[in-house]
Amino acid sequence: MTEPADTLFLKIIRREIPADIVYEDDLAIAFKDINPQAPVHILVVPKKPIPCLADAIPEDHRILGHLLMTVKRVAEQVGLENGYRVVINTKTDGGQTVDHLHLHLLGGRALAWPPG
Ligand code: D5M
Repeated sequence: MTEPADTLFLKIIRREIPADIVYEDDLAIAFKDINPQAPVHILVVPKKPIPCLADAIPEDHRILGHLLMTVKRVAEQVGLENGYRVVINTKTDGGQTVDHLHLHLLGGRALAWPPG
């Protein structure tokens, strides 16, 4: 398992760098992606620095469930009633660039399938 680094997203959680935060609770934070790929592109991030989904352990099941419920909540909050996509890029082949688990919430237009 990769050791959790002091990631960009931990700096956002600690308010050391700015972000457009749309939701926060004890376990998770959600903020707008700096490089949006859709009219709505929000990242939902656990406060625990799990490097990627492949590093999650059984004890993280509550956090993982909470992240999905947070996506649902934020999607409702921002009015994505026509639907949306949730993406978890994982490691190199998955296209992950920030080594802190995050769920992409994408919506606001019809999204193509399959992704590239
Ligand atoms: O996605 C990592 C995502 O993180 C990518 O879509 C850009 C986004 N990002 C990078 N830096 C920031 C800051 N400072 N604020 C908001 N969003 C940011 P991945 O799945 O790892 O490729």
